[in-house]
Amino acid sequence: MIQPDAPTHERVRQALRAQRIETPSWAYANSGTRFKVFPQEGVPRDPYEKIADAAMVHRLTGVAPMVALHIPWDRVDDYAALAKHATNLGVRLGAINSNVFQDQDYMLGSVTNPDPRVRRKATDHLLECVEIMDATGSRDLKLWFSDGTNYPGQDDIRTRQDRLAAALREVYDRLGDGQRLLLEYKLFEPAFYTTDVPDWGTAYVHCRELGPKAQVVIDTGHHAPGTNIEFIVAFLLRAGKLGGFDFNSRFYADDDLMVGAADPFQLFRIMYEIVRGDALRPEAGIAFMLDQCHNIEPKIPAIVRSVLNVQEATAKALLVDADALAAAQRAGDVLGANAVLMDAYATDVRPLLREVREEAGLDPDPLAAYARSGYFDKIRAERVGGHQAGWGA
Ligand code: RM4
Ligand code: MN
Repeated sequence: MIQPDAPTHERVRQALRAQRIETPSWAYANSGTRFKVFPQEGVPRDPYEKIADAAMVHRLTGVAPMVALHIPWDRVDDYAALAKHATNLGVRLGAINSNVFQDQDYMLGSVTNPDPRVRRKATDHLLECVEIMDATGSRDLKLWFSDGTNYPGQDDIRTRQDRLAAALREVYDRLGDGQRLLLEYKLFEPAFYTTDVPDWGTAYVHCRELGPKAQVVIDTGHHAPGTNIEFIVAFLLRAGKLGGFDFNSRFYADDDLMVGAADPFQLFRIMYEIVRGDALRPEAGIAFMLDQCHNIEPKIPAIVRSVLNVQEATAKALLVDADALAAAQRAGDVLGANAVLMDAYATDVRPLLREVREEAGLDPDPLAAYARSGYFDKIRAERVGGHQAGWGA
């Protein structure tokens, strides 16, 4: 347990005040497993209502001013008007997520499909997403491909990489100044034999070939059990190729549970590498996004809880005594070095975070503030009739 001196205390508070976490529009909507979607009361019926919920999360936490969109789930006629709606509520539109995994045409893949017509359709959707970014002022296009095969011999592994590279190139070349392409990887699912972007190495090589605007995004749920994610963070940061995170927790596969719920120690180790790489500052260009589904728990409090979990892991990471750690590492003091890290992890940072919130004029306990706010009663009463939003919408 660490008792920080005054300068450390101030440095940590400043870093926590500057931290930014982006919440996903789809986490406010209904979701479920492949067995059942459980609708909840008060769920948004359109992107405007999702953004209103995201704005509520920002009002409570003070560190979640951006909301990511998913197209076509968040398709509207006028994206500039949607962006205006967001700024009116005190938030901004963040990453645009493409969706080339829910159309009948994509059964055998999207940009890697053997049929050139389907590849064209998928690439056109990605280009449409860049157009939306132009209207919303979003910086990041986030790409996840469900592409892959189920059976050996089903399609040519190498040719599919060529098709993927061609589509990525076309989209990359369409990016404007200040726009980025974030490429996400996932081990398996829905494909079970090969996946076309299965790991960070594949994503990294494609991004390196594309150029400086292409970066890898790490979804914490997209690895084999036991994968050392903080190693990937350190490696990609060193290579200048980490673009951001999709944070969530997993016990088994891509569970999309609240970040920090399954393994808060892993989240601390990840955030330590971020602090070590001086990548916490918003200017470092790392997008700290959530990618979660709240199937059985109330959504807004679950997202608030997730933001708090990221903040707690970050505060602990900021408390690591870098000088003491470096000295122990230089001296080959294995136990000493480990103890420096564990001391920071064992520190109860909740009082510090309450202080940071109070200084920012926020309620020190955002979940209690939400419960008292009456917001849920309001949306439950207002959002009656119409179609609740959900994935697959
Ligand atoms: C995918 C991937 C994407 C997200 C969708 C909802 O598994 O993680 O980032 O857009 O799920
Ligand atoms: Mn993701």
